[in-house]
Amino acid sequence: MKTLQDKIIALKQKKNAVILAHYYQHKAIQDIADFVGDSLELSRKASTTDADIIVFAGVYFMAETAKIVNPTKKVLIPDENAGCSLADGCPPEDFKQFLSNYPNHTVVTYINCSAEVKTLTDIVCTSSNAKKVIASIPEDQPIVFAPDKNLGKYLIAETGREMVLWEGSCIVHEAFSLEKLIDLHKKNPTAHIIAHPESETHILKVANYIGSTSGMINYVKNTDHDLFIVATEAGILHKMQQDNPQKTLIPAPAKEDNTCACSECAFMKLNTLEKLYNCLSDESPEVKLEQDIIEKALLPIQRMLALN
Ligand code: CIZ
Ligand code: SF4
Repeated sequence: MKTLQDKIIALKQKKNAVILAHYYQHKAIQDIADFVGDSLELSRKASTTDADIIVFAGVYFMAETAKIVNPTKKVLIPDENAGCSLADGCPPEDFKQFLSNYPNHTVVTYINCSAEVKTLTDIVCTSSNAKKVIASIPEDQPIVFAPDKNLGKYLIAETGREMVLWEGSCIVHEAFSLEKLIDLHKKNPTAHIIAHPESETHILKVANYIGSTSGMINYVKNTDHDLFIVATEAGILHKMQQDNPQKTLIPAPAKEDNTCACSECAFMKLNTLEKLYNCLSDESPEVKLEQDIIEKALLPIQRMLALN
């Protein structure tokens, strides 16, 4: 009998589709994907693919980004309710109003925002290139940074640039408990703590390494060390463990014990293999954007991609 995996692969070939998956997806989805990456890598892949259909196994703003960078493709998402607390916490109308208080500022937005918010942006960034993006803006030019205040505070400290911040945050990266993390480190005193800059300042202060999703993956691979406590979404451990079967990786503990006593993004986990099969079979849900939104949102993404 054909498994769901077999059926997805057959359908994918028949329809000339490509499956792009984020590191925070369920393992079964990562294993069947043509490419697994972080948001920057996935937007690059989406912009260059020659497939007719992109199945984007990630959250909605990421699938929208794929549509913006390659608008002639049909972009499907297994579950269209896969939101993001950062993107959803920055409604375009409110953001427009907020920006009216800061005329003449350069607007930098983290890629975790809606297509409409991207249309109000001068340059997009991801956590892997945020410092480079900020360095590209003249020293005397004031900056608004949105929507992640934690990443914003980290960037202010790192770059020494004052920035006006929008008060958004990621519910997953804000879920880590400093107390439990310190306890865990006492039990594993040789562990390197590594953290994503969406985490709160007090977590970043105790980290040995702070970096983007791909930055953390590379750090674990390239560091001559074998024990790590990982403060980011727990799905990333799948790839890290595959790359480093001999190393020990412990997910950083969350404040509230949830299903895995660590931090999982419930939005990302809405996508399942079954929904992936159905969306490819029905060619729905499809990400659709108006042409003028695509054109306006593309500019700040292109500015970012041109810098790398
Ligand atoms: O959505 C996120 O939390 C991240 C870190 C995405 C990415 O891949 O940069
Ligand atoms: Fe959004 Fe946080 Fe989930 Fe990333 S982990 S998609 S920032 S809610």
